[in-house]
Amino acid sequence: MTNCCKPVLWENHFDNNGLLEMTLANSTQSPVQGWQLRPQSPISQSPQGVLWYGDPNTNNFDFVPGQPSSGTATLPFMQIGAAAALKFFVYYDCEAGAQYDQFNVTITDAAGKKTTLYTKGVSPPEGMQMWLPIYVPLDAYKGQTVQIQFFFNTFDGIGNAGQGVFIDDVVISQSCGTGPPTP
Ligand SMILES: [Ca+2]
Ligand SMILES: [Ca+2]
Repeated sequence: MTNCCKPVLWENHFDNNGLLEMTLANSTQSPVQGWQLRPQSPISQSPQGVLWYGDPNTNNFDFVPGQPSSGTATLPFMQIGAAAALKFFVYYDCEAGAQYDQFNVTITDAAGKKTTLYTKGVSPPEGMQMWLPIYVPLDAYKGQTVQIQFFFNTFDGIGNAGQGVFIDDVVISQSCGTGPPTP
């Protein structure tokens, strides 16, 4: 493999290509309760598939009524060769704010250090039942091999009757116009 700069390091629109090496882990141990690929989603940014935290049988995330749940959706490792950014769209139908129905995005760097890139309830714009574009610069990780992870945690068993969290159009891009990356 050469170390050439690819404008798009990784992307998934969840419409036709499956998970593209993402791995999902849910506290329920169920493939249909928690993070999952939803190919025919009534809510999508790019029709019609999304990554979804929910349950198709109930259309909510109250998997065991009164009990909390959580899950991770983890991207494959990727090498960042130039100034890069993470972009995705998120749609919340859950409790607002940072404490309940927590959602965040983390990055683990080459040294194994995990850093939070984005947290629901902290980074504007913050709205419910609307698609929010999220943009996170990854310039600090140039030259590193990193892994990005989405995390959702209800925190408690209350207020979990919404449709859940939808993610679409995840793109990790980098600027290739400034010469080849430093070896
Ligand atoms: Ca889509
Ligand atoms: Ca809740």
